[in-house]
Amino acid sequence: MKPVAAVAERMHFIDGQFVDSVRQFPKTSPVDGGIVAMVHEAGRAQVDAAVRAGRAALRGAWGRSTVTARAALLHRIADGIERRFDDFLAAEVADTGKPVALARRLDIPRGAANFRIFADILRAAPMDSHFLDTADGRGALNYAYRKPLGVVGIISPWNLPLLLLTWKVAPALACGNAVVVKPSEETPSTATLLAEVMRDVGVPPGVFNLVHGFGPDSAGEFITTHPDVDGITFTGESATGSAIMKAVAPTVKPVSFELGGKNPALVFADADFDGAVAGVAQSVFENCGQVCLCTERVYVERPIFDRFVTALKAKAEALQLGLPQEVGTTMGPLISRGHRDKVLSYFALARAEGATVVTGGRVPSFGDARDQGAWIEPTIWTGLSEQARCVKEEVFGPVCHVAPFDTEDEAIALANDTRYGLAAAVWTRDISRGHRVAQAMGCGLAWVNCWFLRDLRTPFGGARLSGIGREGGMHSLNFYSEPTNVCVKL
Ligand code: NAD
Ligand code: 6OD
Repeated sequence: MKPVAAVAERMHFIDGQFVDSVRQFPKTSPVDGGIVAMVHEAGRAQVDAAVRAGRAALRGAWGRSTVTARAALLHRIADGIERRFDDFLAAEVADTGKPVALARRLDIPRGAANFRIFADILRAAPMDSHFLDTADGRGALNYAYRKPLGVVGIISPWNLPLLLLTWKVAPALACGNAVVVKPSEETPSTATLLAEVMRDVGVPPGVFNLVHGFGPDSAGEFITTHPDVDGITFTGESATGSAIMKAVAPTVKPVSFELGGKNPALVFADADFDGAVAGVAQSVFENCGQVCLCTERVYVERPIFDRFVTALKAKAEALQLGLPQEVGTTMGPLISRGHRDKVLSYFALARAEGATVVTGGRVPSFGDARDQGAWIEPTIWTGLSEQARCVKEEVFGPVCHVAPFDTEDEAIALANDTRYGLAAAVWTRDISRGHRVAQAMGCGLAWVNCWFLRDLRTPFGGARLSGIGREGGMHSLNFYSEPTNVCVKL
């Protein structure tokens, strides 16, 4: 299929050059189904070339670069993103259909902030040193320093494309690695603009390589199975994480996995009611429910249950499903028709499993081009059994199930009755209970009276089906480098 005028072309970036492929695929808009970009699909040879370029960069000047130089480079990358803020904004919105206001507040600023924070963390990072007593009384000095992992494969999803890609690229480059990056096939655009920034601010050829394509039998698999890729960092579905784990096993690569969730919110009767309703509504519906941290299970203390469901319903019904650039738009479409089919299958399943549909549950009808897009109504269910698949499985759409609880112990048990373990939010005015319940959550991140409030120095990641390892701050540096010890006999 030939690109048409005004349709962007998304090429690979290998060894400092944009390169094309014979095979291309269309990226369609979730807003109206139109083609927004033609994307080149990397074959095995192009992934090989990207890995070779990374290896050559590590053998060259990049392999001898200083912390000071890398930190300065990361700040220049952040400057480059900020200079082209509007280009990044337009590209992210075109690929995802998310409201411009959301991408302006969240996605693009975080794309730049990820580079700044890891530049600063790198400069401040301490390393071990230990003095060892020896029999001759003179001792030995041990000190550890960081070596880069090598060529790191970075595979990222479509929901917060620039934010989640740079969350991994920034610490990887900070530690002196070379990277081969594969963004989601649904969101190729901001990664391509990032490659332009890398070129323009003087990132040496081979340090940042970008290949486009799909997962199985495509660029994703070619990266994970590549014998000369030294580590894989992946964000996406738990099932994909499992497939990648199998793929990397023969070459024994370290992995960092940020996977799915089925995150609970616990609302106690003493919570600031309006604050809790607003916070839970945001945590269910932000980005059309397509944030790994989104709440899909809401547990509400029985005395306020009916009032809470009524208030949450009002919030859902007040959401404005509009074009991304329209003032007042508060919810966009799902990422694709394919993903909408999945979410709709859960809507049908919920009915079959006995849910009461409090609001939503359908595809909206607009009578305009949006009817060709991937829109869906914000939806609330009640009345499901805790064993229902809709309460157990991640939907990744604008939907939650709300259930009552009677005691704190019961709320904790309900929240933790899941194979996932990513995030939880606790809403209460009792600060002791806030700490107690947050610490009892079987997940990697717990918020009290807030949601998705992020300090990038803190550990981020999940337990069980939600992932392996932690990124953020020093945790990222620990994944993207090999601490190496030197022992000097004095
Ligand atoms: P996905 O797993 O379908 O795809 C993610 C990436 O993996 C894409 O680039 C895809 O092309 C690639 N991929 C797919 N199969 C592959 C394979 N076999 N080998 C190599 N690469 C492969 O996920 P998605 O649909 O893009 O994203 C949504 C999912 O991501 C949700 O489950 C969500 O919870 C999760 N997520 C988790 C976090 C987190 O930090 N824990 C953050 C965002 C999204
Ligand atoms: O804020 C972050 O650093 C982060 N990793 C967010 C993940 C969101 C998931 O969709």
